[in-house]
Amino acid sequence: MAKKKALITGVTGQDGSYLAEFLLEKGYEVHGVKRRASLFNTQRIDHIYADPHAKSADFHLHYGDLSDTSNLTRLISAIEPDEVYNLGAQSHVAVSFEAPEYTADVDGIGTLRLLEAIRFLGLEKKTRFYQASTSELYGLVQEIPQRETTPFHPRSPYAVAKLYAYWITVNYREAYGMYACNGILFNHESPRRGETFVTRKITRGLANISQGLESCLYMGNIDALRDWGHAKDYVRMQWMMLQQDHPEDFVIATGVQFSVREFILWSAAELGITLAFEGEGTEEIGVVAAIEGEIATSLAVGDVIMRIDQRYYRPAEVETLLGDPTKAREKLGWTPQITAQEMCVEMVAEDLKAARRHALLKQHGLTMPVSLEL
Ligand code: NDP
Ligand code: GDR
Repeated sequence: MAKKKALITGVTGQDGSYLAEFLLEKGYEVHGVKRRASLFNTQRIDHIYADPHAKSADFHLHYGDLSDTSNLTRLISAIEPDEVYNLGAQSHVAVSFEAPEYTADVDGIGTLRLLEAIRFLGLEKKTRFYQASTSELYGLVQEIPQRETTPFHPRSPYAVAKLYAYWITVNYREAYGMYACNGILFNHESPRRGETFVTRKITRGLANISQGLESCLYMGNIDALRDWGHAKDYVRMQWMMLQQDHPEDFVIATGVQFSVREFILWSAAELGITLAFEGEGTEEIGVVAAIEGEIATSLAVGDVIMRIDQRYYRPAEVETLLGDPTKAREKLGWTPQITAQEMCVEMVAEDLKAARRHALLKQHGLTMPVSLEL
């Protein structure tokens, strides 16, 4: 039997890399869209990349961009995929306030370009389509917890663009009978999470501090509440959604909520640091209250290792998100396997390994850029 073919936009991102691994294990021929960049941007997928000259290779990369209609149409025409996973996006909420038009084009119209290419090429009865929708659609929440029927109130240019993408996906399903569906995914993280999202910023920043590579973590609204899951659990669900008899939209979440503040405390504790929060509002600081075990630096009790920086506040914030994954559990038998705390432990361990490598290089006079503007 011929292998199933999948096309993944955003294959170089966190979810794209896990999904590509997952589909290859399932025996798919996987095609990924990568953007041209002036530096290598395939670190997350290098381990599954195979020499394209080897005839057996099941993983193929193509240059492309969600802003380029002819490129997307040509790719879909050449590949004729059984499944398209649209994971590509300008995915950073804070950045979307800086680049709203670009975000609308890529995240909103980019989705239309893919759907329209499938339809234009006459593949609407063959190609199944997954849209990476988001809990950010709920924004200013109208109901707790949020489920498939909860009304949307987006709070950022990112979320507004994703609202268009959500509805155009529903529209192509209703208008043309396409198998097209939305996964409304709540925040999900992993050691592969981009460095500027809050969990990774915390695990990486504190690991660097523990090795003397940085001295302070600057944060925004640490009272924001999120429902955090692990990306590995969530890509499994993306695939499951395309294997049903009928296309439907699903909320994917853990049903448990924590604050950014709690995530900071877990990460610090994992590194042997007890943190105490002092002060209020923009004056709030995180002070080292105790240190256990061996820390490579001269970090001492009383040191301030976290401060609030107004720069990381958003013009409109999503204060709280909590998902209800009942439909996914009952209809698809999906439950998350990894808790937020377990994920935090894994992320800290990976970032600590990297920080130790950097510290070693530094000791030998070799410098690495560790303190980026996050
Ligand atoms: P990442 O930011 O890690 O990955 C985004 C991917 O999109 C990258 O491969 C990026 O390429 C690519 N991309 C960006 N702009 C374009 C463009 N113009 N054309 C083509 N590709 C582009 O995101 P995640 O993996 O975390 O998320 C995957 C999807 O799921 C995104 O659509 C996101 O909005 C959505 N989502 C994510 C959630 C989460 O918590 N992670 C929750 C809900 C939804 P490059 O590597 O070159 O930058
Ligand atoms: P989010 O994720 O905006 O929910 O979008 P992010 O991790 O960026 O923020 C979560 C919460 O933490 C608060 N916060 C900070 N955030 C960042 N990035 N940096 C900080 O210094 C900081 N301090 C506090 C934020 O204000 C926010 O409340 C993610 C993305 O993956 C989207 O693509 C996806 O759709 C949603 O999750 C679900």
